[in-house]
This record gives sequence, structure tokens and C-alpha cells, in this order.
Amino acid sequence: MKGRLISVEGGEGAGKSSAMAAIGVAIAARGVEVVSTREPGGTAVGEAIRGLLLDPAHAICANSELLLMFAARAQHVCEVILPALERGAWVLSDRYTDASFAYQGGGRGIDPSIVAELERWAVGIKPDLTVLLDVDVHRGHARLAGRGGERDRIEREREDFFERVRAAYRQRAKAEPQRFRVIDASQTQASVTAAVLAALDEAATRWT
Ligand code: Z5A
Repeated sequence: MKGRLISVEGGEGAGKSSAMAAIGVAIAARGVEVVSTREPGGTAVGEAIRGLLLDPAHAICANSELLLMFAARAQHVCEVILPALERGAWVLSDRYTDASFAYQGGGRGIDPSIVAELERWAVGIKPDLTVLLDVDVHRGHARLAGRGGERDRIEREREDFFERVRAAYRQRAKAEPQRFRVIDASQTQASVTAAVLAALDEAATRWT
């Protein structure tokens, strides 16, 4: 594969939006095509599934939630990610498979080996770099409250759910230190952006 896959992960209010924007600009400045996308979503089918998943009107069982995340992801990979990687673009995804390990594995308690099997069967590709924005749950929630707006179905979960999500993310980062760069997202936005861009530069040096 000629291109690179970069994912940005983190709990609620970690600052993924700013990190995505900064990384996108930095990749474009290298003269490389950048494809910015998100999960769940990134395709017409995926965005429709996202609507179902986040709508507070639906009571969705944990296993259905996991399968819907992977249905959206399988479509995303075949329709957007693989073609972009094949033509040499750098794909920048706001969340990817690690989110299923964190939310459906850690948060919902689904056995990670089932998530890993879906990853192997339905997706098949791992990111070259995963930037994990790590912030404590209280601070992340306070930021979201500051932003206003309605909470979606998953954002309405209890605090202990988000603590398990954070722990699962950190555990994954510890298990794959080559792929993950963990950024302390409790810092100022400027410091977080600087750390994110340093992680990108360091990874890009390894790739060339
Ligand atoms: N999900 C899942 O369960 N399983 C999966 O496999 C996948 C996803 C792929 C939708 O994802 C939901 O899907 C998500 C996980 C689940 N559920 N939840 N809850 P999403 O990524 O689209 O939605 P999100 O996680 O809810 O995104 P978010 O809350 O918008 O997070 P964010 O993008 O990190 O937030 P932000 O907009 O960048 O920042 C939030 C506010 O904080 C904003 O006002 C900023 O100005 C402020 N902010 C950001 N950084 C800072 C710093 N450093 N200082 C001060 N203020 C800051």
C-alpha cells in the first residue's frame, strides 16, 4: 500500500476536531493528498448507520452496536480507505477500530477477542499511526458541556462507562507502543496541537 492510515482517538471532549484539522493541514503542506474522514461514517451508508447509532430514540443492544460499527467500517474501508491508500493518499480518520475496542470492548464489556476477530475479518488493515488524546473523564465532559447542544445516545452513558473506555484506550496504547502516540490532552489547545504535530513528524520520518 502506497499511502498511510492515521487515526485520531480519545474520549469525549478530548479535542479530536482540532487535532484532525492540524494534522490535515500538516499533511497537505507535505504535498501529499489527504483524505479526512470519520467513524462511524465516512460514506453514505456509514453516515446512515451513524444516524441510527447515535439517535437517543433507539435502544441498541451491545452486540448490535458492535456489528453496526463494523458494518459502517467495512463500507468505509472498501469504499474510501483502501482506494485512497492505493493511490498514495494519507487517510486521516477521526476514530477507527480502536474505538470499538474501547467503547464496545471496554465500555460495554464485549470480549476483545470478538472485536479482534471482526477487525481481522471485516477490516483487515490497521493504522500506521494512532494519536490517542488522553484526558480525564470529568474534564472531557466539562468541555462538552461548554460546547452545548444535545447529547447523543452514547454520550448519555454513565461516568463509569467512560472510565472503562479510557482505561481500554490506554491499555491498547501500552500494548502497541510503536503504533500509538499518547498525548496529554488536558494541556492547552496550543500545546496539544504542538504535541500532535511532533508525533506526526516523528512517524513521517520513520516512513521515509
Ligand atoms: N464510537 C463507538 O462507540 N465505537 C466505534 O467503533 C466508533 C465510535 C468508531 C461518535 O463519535 C460516537 O461513536 C462516540 C464514540 C462512538 N461516542 N461518544 N460518546 P464522534 O467521534 O463523532 O463523537 P465524540 O467522541 O462524541 O466527539 P466529541 O465529543 O466531539 O469529541 P472531540 O472531537 O474530541 O471534541 P472537540 O469538538 O474537539 O472538543 C470539544 C470541546 O472542547 C470544544 O468546545 C473544544 O473547543 C474544547 N477543547 C478541545 N480541546 C481543548 C483544550 N485542549 N483545552 C480546552 N478546551 C478544549
